[in-house]
Amino acid sequence: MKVPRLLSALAGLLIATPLLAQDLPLAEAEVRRVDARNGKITLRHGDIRNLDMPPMTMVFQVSHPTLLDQVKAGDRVRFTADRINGTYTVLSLQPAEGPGQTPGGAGADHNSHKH
Ligand SMILES: [Cu+2]
Repeated sequence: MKVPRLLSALAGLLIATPLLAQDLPLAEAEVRRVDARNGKITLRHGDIRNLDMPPMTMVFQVSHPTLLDQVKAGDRVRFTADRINGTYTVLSLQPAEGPGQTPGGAGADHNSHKH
């Protein structure tokens, strides 16, 4: 009984291991154009180490249209990309704050409230 249970536990671990975006190095870019209708984004990107690609401006497909909801032209972003079926595809995308990454959001302006 012990061995099959161990095997199925191992199989579960393997299945649960994320395969894609998490393993890729983050690249930096500035958004030049968002084409939500076609699921494409134009990025002026820095080095993409996993693709051995130097900095350039180019169009990427996005793996999921909702990735485009959070960015607009002019934004600085961090992203992961890979070549999928011959097409350069953005797999994850997040807005990049300026250097220092100050956390903003709820309560951020609390300190400016003075009596
Ligand atoms: Cu490129």
